[in-house]
Amino acid sequence: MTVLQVGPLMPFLEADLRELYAARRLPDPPDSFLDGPGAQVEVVVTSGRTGVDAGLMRRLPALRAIVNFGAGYDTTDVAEAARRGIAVSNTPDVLDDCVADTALGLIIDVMRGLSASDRYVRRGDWAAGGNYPLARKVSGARVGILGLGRIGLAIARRLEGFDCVISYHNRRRRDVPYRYVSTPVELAAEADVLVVAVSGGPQTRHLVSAEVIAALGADGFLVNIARGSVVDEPALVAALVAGRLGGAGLDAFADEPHVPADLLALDRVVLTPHLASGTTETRRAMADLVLANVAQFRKNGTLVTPIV
Ligand code: 8YV
Repeated sequence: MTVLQVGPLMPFLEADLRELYAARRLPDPPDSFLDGPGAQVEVVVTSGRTGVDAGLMRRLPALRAIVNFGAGYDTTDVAEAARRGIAVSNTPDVLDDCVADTALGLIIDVMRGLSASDRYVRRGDWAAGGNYPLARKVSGARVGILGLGRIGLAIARRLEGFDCVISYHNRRRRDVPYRYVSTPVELAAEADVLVVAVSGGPQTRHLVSAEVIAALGADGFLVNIARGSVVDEPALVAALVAGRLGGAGLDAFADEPHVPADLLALDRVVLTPHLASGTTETRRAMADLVLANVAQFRKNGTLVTPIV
């Protein structure tokens, strides 16, 4: 079975794919490969960073499966894949803990000012200027979770330990002990912190609109561990710069790895480089699930974790 790697992957996954399947990486420029050995490619392994668009699918006529490293697959044209009968898998479940841990870390950091106060100490401002300004209390805070899928639920479970008042908005109501709120604006209006945990893609583009950001207000915080596309980033930046939003903890951006320059100078913003699933344990588990999908596809033409 011919396996092609599209875009960068974890070095240990690249090595395993090479060893097990003699997988090659799509070269840049790709044309001589696509016009030659590309015709044999049956399985592509890619990640949420690169994905497979309709143009690439057209040029891989034997392609039957796209195996995605990552829970999110918004960079792959899944509608086109379905039309062509190409199966797609992702890596759900195994990263929920780490992504939820990161969400909690960002909530605590942005509300309590941990990263900003670390800079305060390093600059020598503590000795020179006295105590750090007061922050906001996390325990007992009202948290709105936008998207109560597996990751949203893992975040909620952790917040229970902080006695937070949890509400959520989701495509469908769930049988959970948290309050369902029917629109993102209402959710934001009654939350101290809004946590974005929906999938990316056209359906959720700019779900966190200027109106939602305004509803959070100058005392509210936004945490995004999902996709940059979900947030109207120019509106977010404008609100943060003008002090119309209390703060933000951001692990996802509209044009990664580029971060809006206006955010760099703001102490009430915590910026992390899309690291939510980035631990040795979780990235290994994601890689193992990718390998299990490829192995099962070779055996019987089905995937372990097909997208629904
Ligand atoms: C990335 C993620 O996939 O799972 C996701 O959806 O965003 C991350 O785990 C990972 O960084 C590889 O692109």
